[in-house]
Amino acid sequence: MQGWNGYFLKVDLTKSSATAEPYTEDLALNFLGGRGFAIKILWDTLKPGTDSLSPENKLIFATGPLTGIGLPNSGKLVIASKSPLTGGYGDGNSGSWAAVEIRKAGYDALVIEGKASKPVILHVKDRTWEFLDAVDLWGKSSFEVEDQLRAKYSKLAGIISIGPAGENLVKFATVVSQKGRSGGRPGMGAVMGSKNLKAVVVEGTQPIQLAYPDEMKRLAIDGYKELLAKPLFSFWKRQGTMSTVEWCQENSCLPTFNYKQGVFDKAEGINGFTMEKMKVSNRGCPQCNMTCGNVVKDSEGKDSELDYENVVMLGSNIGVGDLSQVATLNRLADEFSFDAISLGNAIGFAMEASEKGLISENIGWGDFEAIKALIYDIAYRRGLGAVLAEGVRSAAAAIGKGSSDWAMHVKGLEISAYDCHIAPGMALAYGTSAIGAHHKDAWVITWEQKAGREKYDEEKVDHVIQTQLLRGGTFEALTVCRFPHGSLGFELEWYTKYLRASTGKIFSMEELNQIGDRILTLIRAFWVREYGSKWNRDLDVPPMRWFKEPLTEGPLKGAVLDLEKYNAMLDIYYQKRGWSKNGVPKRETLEKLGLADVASQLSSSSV
Ligand code: PTT
Ligand code: SF4
Repeated sequence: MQGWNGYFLKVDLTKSSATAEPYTEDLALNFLGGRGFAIKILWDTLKPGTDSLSPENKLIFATGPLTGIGLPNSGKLVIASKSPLTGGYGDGNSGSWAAVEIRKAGYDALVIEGKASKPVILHVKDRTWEFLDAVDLWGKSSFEVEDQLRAKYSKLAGIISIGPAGENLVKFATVVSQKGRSGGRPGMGAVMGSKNLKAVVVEGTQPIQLAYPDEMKRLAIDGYKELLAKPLFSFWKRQGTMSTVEWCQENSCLPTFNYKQGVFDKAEGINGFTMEKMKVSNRGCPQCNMTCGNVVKDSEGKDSELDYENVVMLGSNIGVGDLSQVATLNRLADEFSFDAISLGNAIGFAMEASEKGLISENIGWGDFEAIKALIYDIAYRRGLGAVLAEGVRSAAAAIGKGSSDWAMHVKGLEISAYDCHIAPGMALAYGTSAIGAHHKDAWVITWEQKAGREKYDEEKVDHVIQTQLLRGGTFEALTVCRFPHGSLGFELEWYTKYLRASTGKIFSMEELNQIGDRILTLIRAFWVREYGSKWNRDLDVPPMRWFKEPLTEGPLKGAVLDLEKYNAMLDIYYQKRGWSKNGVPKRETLEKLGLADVASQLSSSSV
């Protein structure tokens, strides 16, 4: 095989052993890589009903045929597992030198199972591996771990670690790389912690075998040049994703006060222009010339890397309007290895519960000191922190009194930073996302603004599906960053050319779409298999707040989603995906996608 290394490194932490195992070309051609490899491995090898935090669960670091090759934005890594937060498929996409080094070490994925008897570091160097004692690192932040390991290993070593949130099995703990790339929102850091795995260090020295290396070199250089010439390039370098704060405020979809409102009176204090005044540098993933991580000095004079999502969830959603304070909360999230989205969502939930008198703790909107204290309590699972550490779905179940209406999640994953009181397309994207409420698979809200926010129609369903297949399927499988295409308009033809130069094979966009469909359908089957008799279509419906409580502020005051119309869109969505009225892939759909074996494993009662 060219383009793929053809090997996974399978690691058993219980036995302190590892094996380089070849996989078939068939797997590569049908699932491509990244998310495709991850779901296929989980489907085939994870016993249904496995406890996400048990040694039997698998933690997968997966790359694709375009990862690490030196073409634009190719330093990306899919981190996947059965999620402890949702109980379904979970993954995240993080920029890391580990993505590049895994490939150079001769693998396409690391598949880690078992549990070490005490904290360890897994160090992989080409075809050698060792398990190093990490007892002294246990309890340390992801930044301290990165510093210590960076000093020990080569400058470009791939280092992934967890902080105390991962160690203490906070259900929305992530894994962190390069002090600011944080991935695996649905608790991939907790899975790593459950295995007593504090860090993974990967070093590779082998060239990746490509079908047409000279052509790839030329295409890569041309690609970087093309990106530089894109009209939006310089503004992107200035603000990255932060320009979205202003856009969302203008369009009434900026999550504010636990998604009660879509506008924030202090939005200017946390927007991209304010950030520009504080910015000290750009940071980013490997092999990228459009680095979008905005580094600012926080309220304590320390570096913090800001993106749209973390700023909003730790800003307007919890009433903080001072960006240097938001930056401090964000740095804490990175150090502890929390997902900043779920963290902000959980804090917003606690603030609302406090406001309504449902909990004894007093934590007011925007109370910076109280928020900081709560973050420590969540990381160390103390008091209210222990309840929130389980995620808002579980916190609402514990608190009761109607709080599930405003526990802002889908399938247990906290909603990311778009208010959908009047965005049925975006609401559908959240409802049907592969991992729970995340925008990564279908960020359709800017398109929806142009198409007509209030409409519930087939065009929206089509757009959600097309976006999911491209972003959630193709980009997650290739595995490269989707921002060049999504944010600067880097044409899709580049990727088919890169694939040919890498693998020697010609993939049309239609074929890539079909692979995307196969991956997303298998992910859906995984959810249904794991949920068993608890599976039902209501799991694809966003929280009731958006349907029952109209906005009371801003230009779209009075806006609210219509449940009947949302369900009608969901019906069309299922029908177009070839899924039953209960959201389960039909046998003929599975067969068409080459997944006939999957059909027999799905419980017929769920269909
Ligand atoms: C992603 C999610 C996002 S999505 C953001 S900001 W975004 C938040 N960032 C966090 C952070 O930072 N620290 C922290 N402790 N928690 C955070 N949680 C949030 O995590 C990220 C970029 C971004 S920035 C986005 S949209 C794009 N996402 C991609 C994707 O999903 N796939 C893909 N092929 N390319 C992508 N490119 C972009 O990557 P998760 P990163 Mg993150 C400080 O990982 O789990 O997917 O959650 O990975 O390396 O930081 O890159 O406005
Ligand atoms: Fe990473 Fe941003 Fe570059 Fe994408 S554009 S590869 S997220 S730094």
